Amino acid sequence: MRDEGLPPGQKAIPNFIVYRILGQPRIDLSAWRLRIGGEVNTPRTYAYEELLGMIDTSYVSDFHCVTGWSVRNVMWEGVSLRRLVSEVVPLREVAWVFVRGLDNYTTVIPYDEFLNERGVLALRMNGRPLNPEQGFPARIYIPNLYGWKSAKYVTEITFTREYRDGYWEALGYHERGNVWREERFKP
Ligand SMILES: Nc1nc2c(c(=O)[nH]1)N[C@H]1C(S)=C(S)[C@@H](COP(=O)(O)O)O[C@H]1N2
Ligand SMILES: [Mo]
Repeated sequence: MRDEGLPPGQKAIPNFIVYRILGQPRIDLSAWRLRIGGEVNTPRTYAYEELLGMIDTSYVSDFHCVTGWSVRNVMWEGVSLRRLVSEVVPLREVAWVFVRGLDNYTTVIPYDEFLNERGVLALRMNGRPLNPEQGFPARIYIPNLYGWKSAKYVTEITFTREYRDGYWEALGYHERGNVWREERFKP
């Protein structure tokens, strides 16, 4: 049987399987900052409280791990990635976005996917602040990309011309990671 409406090769399960390949970082909220920079006009640094005041996005969408499980109908709330982009103004040559978590987990996102109108710096999931296991204080979520691009505990977003691998990309996972095109592994 096919799972109606899911990307090819995915099966729905009721709950997230939590992955913390580099462990659970200890978050000191008063010291935590999100730094957005790289090849941009105006690098910016945000504290958690500022981001809370910028929440502009709320919708329900499915989450897809490249290992084949999906969780349907997750509510995401946060700051739209387009808004963050408009504040820093990346240079016109930018093609990739490199993301790092406080745990030093990294991933790379195609700039065109980052600009998806539903891309969000998620601060809340299913009506509550992110829990510590699932990325508090902030994680990336882009509906068309596999879950490994959904970096948790995000602390750095860097716009670049040049591609470089993040954690899973270095192990053979795809540069782009679009779920509808089944971009699971590097060609
Ligand atoms: N910091 C960090 N972010 C991460 C991961 C991780 O190990 N560390 N795993 C990724 C993978 S492979 C998936 S499928 C999702 C899983 O999200 P969850 O832990 O909320 O279920 O987180 C992604 N973001
Ligand atoms: Mo995953």
